[in-house]
Amino acid sequence: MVQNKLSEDFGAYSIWRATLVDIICDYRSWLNEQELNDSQVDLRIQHLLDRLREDKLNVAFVAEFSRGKSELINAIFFADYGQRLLPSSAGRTTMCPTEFLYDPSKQTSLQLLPIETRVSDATTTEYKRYPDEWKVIQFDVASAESMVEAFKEVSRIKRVSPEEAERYGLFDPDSKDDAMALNEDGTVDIPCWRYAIINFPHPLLEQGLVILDTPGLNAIGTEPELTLNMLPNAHAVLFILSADTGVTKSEIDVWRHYISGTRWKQKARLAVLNKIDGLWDELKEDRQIEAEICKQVLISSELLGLNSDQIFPVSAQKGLLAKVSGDDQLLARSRLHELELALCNELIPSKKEIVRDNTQSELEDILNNSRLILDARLQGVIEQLEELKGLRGKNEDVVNHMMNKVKGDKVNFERGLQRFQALRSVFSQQANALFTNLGMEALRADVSETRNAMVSANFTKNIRVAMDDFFIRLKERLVKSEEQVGEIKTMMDAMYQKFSQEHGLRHMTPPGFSMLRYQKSVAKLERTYREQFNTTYKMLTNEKLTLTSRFFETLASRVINVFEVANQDAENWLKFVIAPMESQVREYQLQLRRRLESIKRIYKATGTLEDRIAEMESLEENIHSQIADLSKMQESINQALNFNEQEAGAKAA
Ligand SMILES: Nc1nc2c(ncn2[C@@H]2O[C@H](COP(=O)(O)OP(=O)(O)OP(=O)(O)O)[C@@H](O)[C@H]2O)c(=O)[nH]1
Ligand SMILES: [Mg+2]
Repeated sequence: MVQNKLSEDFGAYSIWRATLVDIICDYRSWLNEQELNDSQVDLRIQHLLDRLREDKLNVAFVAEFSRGKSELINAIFFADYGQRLLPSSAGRTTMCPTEFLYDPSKQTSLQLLPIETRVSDATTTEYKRYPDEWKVIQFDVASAESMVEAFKEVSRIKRVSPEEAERYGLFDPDSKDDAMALNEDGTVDIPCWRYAIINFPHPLLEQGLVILDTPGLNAIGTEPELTLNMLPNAHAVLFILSADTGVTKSEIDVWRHYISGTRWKQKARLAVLNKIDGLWDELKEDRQIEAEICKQVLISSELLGLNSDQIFPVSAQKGLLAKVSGDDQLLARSRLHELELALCNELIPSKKEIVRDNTQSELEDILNNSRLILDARLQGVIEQLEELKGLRGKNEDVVNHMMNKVKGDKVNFERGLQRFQALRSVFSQQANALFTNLGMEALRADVSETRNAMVSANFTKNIRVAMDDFFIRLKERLVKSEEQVGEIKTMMDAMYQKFSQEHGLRHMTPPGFSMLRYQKSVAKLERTYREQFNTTYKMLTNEKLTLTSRFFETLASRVINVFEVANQDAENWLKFVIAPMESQVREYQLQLRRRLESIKRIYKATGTLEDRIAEMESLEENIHSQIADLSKMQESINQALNFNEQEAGAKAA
């Protein structure tokens, strides 16, 4: 069964991650044993492990209301509970975005963020940091009834005055549609909750799956976080249409703007044509029904700009019923399997690719660092051995001469060391200059300046100017940072060159660091801002001001995210650039001291020369076997990274 395929694929993916974690842990303990680890490397490894361990996979369901999102979630993921777990009914049902996940460190519960929080500027993501703001409802996972009862909460609504609804940005007195929504007593129905998180142990959720159910499309306009953050970051988005309504204009807009990602290619965006059971007709032959479904698929695919095989016709309702009642024939007719298969095939491989690429490049860096240290050690030992062998049969004078030579090297190197210290201080000045542009403090100042400008703006035009300025400044910051990075790199290049010429340290060219990634992210946000601004905020009414400022806050928090990543990367890069030199200098210092010591000893008692040579030879052998170990380690890491369950299965077969 396909349900099993999803859990199988997931299982294989989880095993893959776990194997990687094991291998990385082995590598780490090896580093510790060989005294090759230091706090920086260890931190990087820890970071990598944390990311691998808590890796999440997000699947979002988006559609106009009543297209069957919740029903489809019930059918694909929760049929094993033997009933309809999420409320699904005619009209608007799911009233707030609802996230399903499993975090074992938190209790099994339903957490609800009150709608009143919409008066503040904070986004729901920020609220996640404050558990006190959420109402918690407990339920019993052993009882489907208890879950069904608790989950009803996501469709809870309440009646408030239009003024109150307006304050939450949920009612616009100038809108005809909103006026129609008034109750007879002049009140408006609004959702009780702004966001819901359902945390419970379910086999797929336990493995890191996160499911996002959304309310009808109007939520897309009112929670900018959905469009700016959750949908672009989801690993798969299922967009649901309904065979009984056809594709509406607003559906085409949402698909184009928020989901298909015409500008930047998105993987795993699936369109679903639900409710095909409405076309089943006892008086028609199967062939005719099939033709009818094909026709609908074709029309929808043309409207959305897709190939017809990219639209999956299903019946969520019959699929759920078939699974619950064990009716295989009905299940086949619901065509749920085809959709589930497509989801499996798109979702996990594309996620695995991202994780693999990230892990691979990080690990390669760390492995190279180990190799560099080992090479330097080996080089040192070889030189010392030569020196010692040269002393065989020499008299006191020669030994004396040797000692003077090493002492000379040492003095020379100490001068180099001073230069290195001077370099360190210039380096930190330059790093500071970099963070004046790129740093969070400066960015936060920009954000608050823009916020103030927006608050005092009366016209759409002024808001636009404030936002445009904001983006101009962001882009400037990135350009200046790029220049600063260039300067640092030039300085370090020269330093590596000098040290390799004068002290025989290994010459390496520090890697570059480009701002392109962040520039692209900012450009993408700017595009989204322009599109949304042009469609939603053409006319600025007072009521829309709250919405605009919420929109800005979400945008700002996304920009802050981009910069946080840029800062983290910049810090890592700086470490990466200076660390090899630091460790080489340290290593070189150590070797000089050793050389001096061994010559001193020989000076005192020439008899120890052969012992010293033997000692050094075994040290050399040791380093050779460490290097061999490292290569093996690298090989098994690569193997684990590129392990592919299906290919392996196919080969075995
Ligand atoms: N005939 C038929 N009805 C369906 C199917 N899937 C869902 N429905 C019905 O459509 C209605 C809406 O389903 P929901 O699952 O609540 O839809 P939704 O997209 O979650 O809607 P909101 O939560 O309001 O955004 C319910 O009455 C379902 O029983 C289907 O495959 N066939
Ligand atoms: Mg729903």
